Amino acid sequence: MIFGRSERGKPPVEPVTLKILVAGGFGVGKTTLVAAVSEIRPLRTEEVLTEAGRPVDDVSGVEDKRTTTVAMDFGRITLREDLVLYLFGTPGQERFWFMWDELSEGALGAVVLADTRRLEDSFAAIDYFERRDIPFLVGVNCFEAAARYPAGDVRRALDLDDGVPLLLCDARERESVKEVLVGVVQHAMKYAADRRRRAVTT
Ligand SMILES: Nc1nc2c(ncn2[C@@H]2O[C@H](COP(=O)(O)OP(=O)(O)OP(=O)(O)O)[C@@H](O)[C@H]2O)c(=O)[nH]1
Ligand SMILES: [Mg+2]
Repeated sequence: MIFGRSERGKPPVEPVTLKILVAGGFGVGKTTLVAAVSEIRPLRTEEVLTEAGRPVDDVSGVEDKRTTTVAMDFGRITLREDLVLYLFGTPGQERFWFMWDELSEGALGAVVLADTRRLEDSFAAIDYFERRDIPFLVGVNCFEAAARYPAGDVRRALDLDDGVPLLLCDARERESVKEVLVGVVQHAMKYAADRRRRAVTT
């Protein structure tokens, strides 16, 4: 391969790496989102949903769902040559929530995915990040079977603070997911800058 002068002379860029969590209720599309954008084969920890688990594992709306995350999803995406995100998908089922504290260690921010058919399933994730002062945005995963609501209505139903961004997305679409990830990085950067400013003035 022949390199032009500029490529040859360029020092290699050491990218900044950031950790982003992908959270939300059971079956909202967290594993799907990580797989849609990851440039490495995503690490998954899926276990088959069994008949015995039916009463606990409410698959209404995602009846085709056969597996669930029991520990975490992991993926990586290069947003820019100098910015790499490590994505950690959390397990959605309540019985695996003890994993969240470990997964959120050192996270810059989080995406809370929500399904408008089961918004209440994402309340716990929102509470979790609010309580720990971890910046997050809400991504409404638009399943075809779900009714579309104006963003304002979803915000009110989730009782979101004005500063929390809400985006509509499709967890299966790379470009859509990238927008969400750019959104969470921008929001988390702004949040950190505001926090520093508040610390200086108080
Ligand atoms: N139609 C549609 N189906 C989706 C979308 N996102 C995910 N799915 C499907 O919904 C189901 C749930 O997706 P997962 O990605 O496993 O959900 P999860 O949030 O990781 O689930 P848990 O780890 O069990 O909490 C799967 O059958 C996906 O194929 C979407 O945007 N549209
Ligand atoms: Mg999952």
